[in-house]
This record gives sequence, C-alpha cells and structure tokens, in this order.
Amino acid sequence: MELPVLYAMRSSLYSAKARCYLIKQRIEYIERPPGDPRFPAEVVPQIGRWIIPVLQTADGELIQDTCDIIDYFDAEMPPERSAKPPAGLQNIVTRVLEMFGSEGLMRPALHYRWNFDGLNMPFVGEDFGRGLMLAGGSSDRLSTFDFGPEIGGSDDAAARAKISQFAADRMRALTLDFGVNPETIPEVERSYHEFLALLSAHLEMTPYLLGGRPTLGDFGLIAPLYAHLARDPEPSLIMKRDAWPVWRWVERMNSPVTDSGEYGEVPFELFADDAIPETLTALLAYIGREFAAEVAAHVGFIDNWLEQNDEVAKGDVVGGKPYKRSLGLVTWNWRGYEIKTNAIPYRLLHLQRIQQAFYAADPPAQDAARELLGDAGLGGLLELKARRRVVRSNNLELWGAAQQAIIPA
Ligand SMILES: N[C@@H](CCC(=O)N[C@@H](CS)C(=O)NCC(=O)O)C(=O)O
Repeated sequence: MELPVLYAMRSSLYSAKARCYLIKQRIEYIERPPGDPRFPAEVVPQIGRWIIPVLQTADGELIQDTCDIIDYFDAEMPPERSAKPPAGLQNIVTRVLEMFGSEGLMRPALHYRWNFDGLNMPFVGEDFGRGLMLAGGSSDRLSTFDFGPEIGGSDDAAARAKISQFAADRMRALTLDFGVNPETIPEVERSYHEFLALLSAHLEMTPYLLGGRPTLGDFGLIAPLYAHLARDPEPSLIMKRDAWPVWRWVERMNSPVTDSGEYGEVPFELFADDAIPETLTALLAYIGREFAAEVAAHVGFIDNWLEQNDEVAKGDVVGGKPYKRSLGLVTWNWRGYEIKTNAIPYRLLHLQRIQQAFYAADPPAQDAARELLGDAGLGGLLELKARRRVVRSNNLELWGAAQQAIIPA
C-alpha cells in the first residue's frame, strides 16, 4: 500500500494545519515540497491552481484544502480519537477556534514575517528557495508556479534565490490587503500580545484547547502559530519570551505523542460535561473583539456582491478564476481603525461548518452556544448567511444553492 503524500512547505501557514493533524493522529505519510517536479507535473494541472497543502491519498486521489484533508482522515477515526467532539457546545466552539485560527490571525502572521527583514529574511528566503527548488533542481524550468517567470541560468544558488524572491514578493504584497499598514502596525502588535497572554493563560491548565487531545480548533490555530509566529526568527523570540505555554503547545502539536508531561497524568479526553473553561471564554471574547466585525463585514460585502452580480449561478467558481480568491476589498472597523481587507468567499465555508455543528446540537447545547458566543460578541457566527452558499467540488470553491440571506444589521 502506498503512503499518503502531503505536498507542503515548512514555511507555509496552511501546511502546518494538515501536517499537525497527520502527526497527532499518527498517520504515516511522506512530505514533499512543491519544488518536487511531481507537483507542477501531476498536482497543479489536476488541482487547477498553485496552492498548498495538497494531499495525495494512498489511492492516488488529490485533496486540496486543510478542512477537507482533515475531514477525509477524521471520517475513519473512532470517536475517542476524532478531532471533532460529539455534537454539542465543544463541537461548536472548536469550529469557531478553527475558523479564527485559519483566517483570523493573518495580520500578526504577515506582519511578523514580512516587517522584520533583518532577522527573518535570511531564514525565510532560504526556506522558500529550498521548498520551491530541490537540491540539484533543473535550471531550465525552475519556477514551479504556473504563472511564474521562467528563471534560467546555470547556478543553482542564484536560481533558487530568484524563485525565492518571486514567491516572497507575492506574499509580502498581501500584507496591505490583510490590513497591515504603518498606521495599524502598533495595534497589530498590541492585539497579538493580548492574544498570546490569553492563550497562555488557557494553556496554563490544559495541554490542548479542549483537554487531553487536540480538536479542530488546535489544528486551525497551529496554521498561523507554526510557520510564521513560532518558526520565523523574530516572532519565535517573542513567543519564547512572552508565551512559554504557547511555545510548548506548538512543540506538542508537532509531536506524535501526547507530550503533556508538565500537566501530570492527563487523560486523552476532552473536558468533562461539554464544559468550556473560563480561560477559553476569555479567549472567545478576544476573538469577538478581533474578528466578529470582520466576519460580519464579509457576509455583508459578499451578499451585496451577489446582488450586484446576479448572473452568477450555482456551480460557478467563486471569484471567476480558480486562483482568484478575493472578490475585492471590504472596508470595516478594526479596533478603531477603518481598514480595507480582502473579501474571501472561502470564509463562508467556515461559517457553514460552525452553523452545521450548531444545527446538529440538541436544544440545551444550542442555548448554551447562543449564550456563550453571544456574550463574546460572536453570536453572528451562528446565523449570518449570504444569499448563496459556498461549496467545494473538484478542489475548488464554487457558488452553491441560493438561500435566504441573514446579513448584519
Ligand atoms: N483554504 C486553503 C488555503 C491554502 C493556502 O492559502 N495556501 C497558501 C500557502 S500557505 C498558498 O498556496 N498560496 C499560494 C498563492 O496564493 O499563490 C486551505 O485551507 O488549504
């Protein structure tokens, strides 16, 4: 039997979400960087865009998207190992944390990677180069990007530096579109320190977000907290200095064993009675302050875009082209600053995931979720909807069925 292959990079944000799931679930796999010639030759043409991570299953099927990769393996997990808690409050909360981790920490992740060149760039540049061009790689078609430049030349190091620079320029340009600019930077830093303090306080008492084993929320949060915020040199120092429990959690998330000795004997179980501890409630309140307005603005913007573009039909690729993930810039108020950030229909999939967990819960758990998330300012996550669903098919995001919109007041 072939092993699954994860096409991923150490320096990539979403790669860690899939990789840590495989590691924690002790699924044997092979990791290949996208510089491997099989990625442009076999993977990109089938997936329809350059994107990582991509999982090639033991049967040769390709799966892009970290939610789908986790769902694929988790469907076979016994309940006591699953990353999804049983229907109820924890199952809703872990998806809120998954969404916030996957989409809500882009500002600190991008800031701490791209605005500290002196310490970061020697490392990040090397990482990009090594991941995008293998040692001894061919020099006549060095770019693994379908849309990238042809980079020729005979010197591997120079060619690697060029492809690394090309990729870095693309990513660096994103910082502005995610709301990091000279005016907001001090607040990005304050906000990140607030987050680290709250997550540290929670992890003082538990090795994983919901107890003795990781769930979807842990895998969502490891996305920004691994490559960018724990591994890049500058933010790595911040995390080690100011948030030791978070640093240890990052190590733990990358270990195939429970790795929670400092907590004593912790059973491999979630908190009893579907409980959410106060330290997690405090973290949810932070997520409310940081992210609720962004989600509401997204739903409003996307709904309005669908109203303006009523020729859009079920089955159309969102954004029109597989690689175009944003519908434009949405203006919203973040911590007192008016910022413009990418409006990304993909995020509606996360909302749908949260709402699905909400509908699956029994009425007392639904009441508890309404109260907990409502108090955190996150009640909108349980109900907001644009006038069309987003679905995934063939590893792309497509517009789904029309529905009754519920947009923010
Ligand atoms: N929703 C996707 C996001 C994947 C993603 O954005 N990957 C980044 C790297 S971390 C990427 O491939 N970017 C390439 C590009 O935008 O050109 C997932 O969860 O897998």
